Formats: sequence, C-alpha cells, structure tokens
Amino acid sequence: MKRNIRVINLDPAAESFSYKCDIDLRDLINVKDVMEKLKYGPNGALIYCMEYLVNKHMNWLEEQMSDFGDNVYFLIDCPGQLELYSHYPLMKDLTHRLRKLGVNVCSVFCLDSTFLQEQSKFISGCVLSLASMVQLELSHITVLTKCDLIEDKTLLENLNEFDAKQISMDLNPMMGKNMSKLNEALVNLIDNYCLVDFFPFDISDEDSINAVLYQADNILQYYDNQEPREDNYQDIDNTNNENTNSEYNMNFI
Ligand SMILES: Nc1nc2c(ncn2[C@@H]2O[C@H](COP(=O)(O)OP(=O)(O)OP(=O)(O)O)[C@@H](O)[C@H]2O)c(=O)[nH]1
Ligand SMILES: [Mg+2]
Repeated sequence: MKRNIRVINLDPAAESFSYKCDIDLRDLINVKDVMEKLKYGPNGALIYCMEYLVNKHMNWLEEQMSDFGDNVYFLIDCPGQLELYSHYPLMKDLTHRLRKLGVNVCSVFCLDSTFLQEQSKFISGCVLSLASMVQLELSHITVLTKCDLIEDKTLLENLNEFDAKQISMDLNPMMGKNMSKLNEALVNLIDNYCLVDFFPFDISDEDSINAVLYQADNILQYYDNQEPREDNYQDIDNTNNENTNSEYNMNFI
C-alpha cells in the first residue's frame, strides 16, 4: 500500500515475534532481567519496565522514532496487561508525550473473539474497553481479534446490534436477583452512550482488515496528512497500470 510502516514493540516481556520489530523496548529493558536483578514478580517487573521507559527514558523512544524521518506510520504493539490501561497513568503519559511531539495517536483495543462466547464475558469486555478508552483519553477503536476462530459467523453479523434489555434478561438468571440492578446499569451504560463499537478482525478476510485500517485512518486523519509523492504521480500517468491502488487515488484527491 506504499505506506512507510514501522513496528514498535513496547512489551518488555515479549518472547518472540512473527514480524520484524524496527524498535524494540527489550533493547532498553526487559522483564526477565528486572525479575532476576530486583527479585520482582512478573507483574511488578512489567510495571517497573514501563515506568523506566515512560518516566526516565522517553528520549530513547523518541530518538529512535525520529530516526525514521517524517510521514511514518508506527504500529505500536503494547503489553497485554490491562492494568496499564485502566489504573496506571503510564500508557496515558506515554501517548500524551507522543501527541505533544505532533504524533497522531489512535488506540486499538484488541479483545479476543472468545469474549463473544458468553454474555457476561462480552459485558466485561465492553467495560474493559470503555475503562481504557476513558483512561487513555484517545480516539479509540475496539477490535475483536482472532475472528477466524469463530465457527458461527452469524455471531459477527449481529455484533453491534446491542439489545440491552435482552442481555440483562439473559444475565439475571445466571447471577441471581441481587445482581440484576447492577447488570441492568452496566448494560444500559454501554448501550446509552454507544461507547463501544466492535470491529471484527479476521486475518483471513481482507475486507475486515481494511475496515479496521479505514477506521484508524479516519481517526488519524491519515490521508489529510499525506504529501502527494512523485511515484504516485507516475502511477496516475500510467493508466494501463493494473496495480494502481486506492491509496494513491486518495492521496491524489
Ligand atoms: N487464530 C488466530 N490466532 C492468533 C491470531 N493472532 C494471534 N494469534 C495467536 O494467539 C496467541 C496469543 O497471541 P496474542 O493474542 O497476540 O497475545 P500475546 O502477544 O502473546 O500476549 P499479550 O500481548 O500479552 O496479550 C498466539 O499463539 C498467536 O499465534 C489470529 O488472528 N488468529
Ligand atoms: Mg502481545
């Protein structure tokens, strides 16, 4: 798609990747070393690593990012531990700092599609996504990942047809009478504020990948920030070129 894409790993506990990292937090600090040297457990070590980066070494990250020049689309793979997005200010501080430098940032909350299997899990997924959206103070997309694993694809079709009344009615018998008010309040919160919209992401379905990308592009105002490029003009001149893609058309517009 002619994008200048760089991948950043910000997970100090990551072990291996199926993609190439252009910037890797583990070059600065990693969970294993902290656990060994400071005798911390895995969670404490993770928080230590993130504090080390955000509070002391943001210059390290900023310098590496700036080495790639302007007009770069960074994909930042963040740790999966939810407390970093719900009650520690670290990720918020990190993204605010990037925004101050003029980087457009969009958060993509990745929720496993297994959250669709039970309604109580689904509600908890919505609430988790909501909590991180509020905490991060960023434009936010919730992506339902690993949808290739879902056999019953009709589950995905009705994803955003949120029937609050039906969900609380289904939940109540499972949880007992005393929980019904809480269920109702939670479900109504999600419904009334329309704060959580899910984008199904199936790695084997290009349309679903494009839908997520399109959403992120809108938030980031990606096309507004693109300079027309020489090679794009060449493509436009060559009307027989079958490989022309929508990207340069958008740039051209
Ligand atoms: N079927 C399927 N499996 C996937 C997909 N993405 C990742 N996986 C697998 O799911 C497992 C967990 O990977 P991730 O969800 O990326 O989580 P992680 O990076 O290991 O852990 P955290 O970042 O800490 O949450 C790995 O075995 C991956 O190979 C996908 O789109 N489809
Ligand atoms: Mg990960």
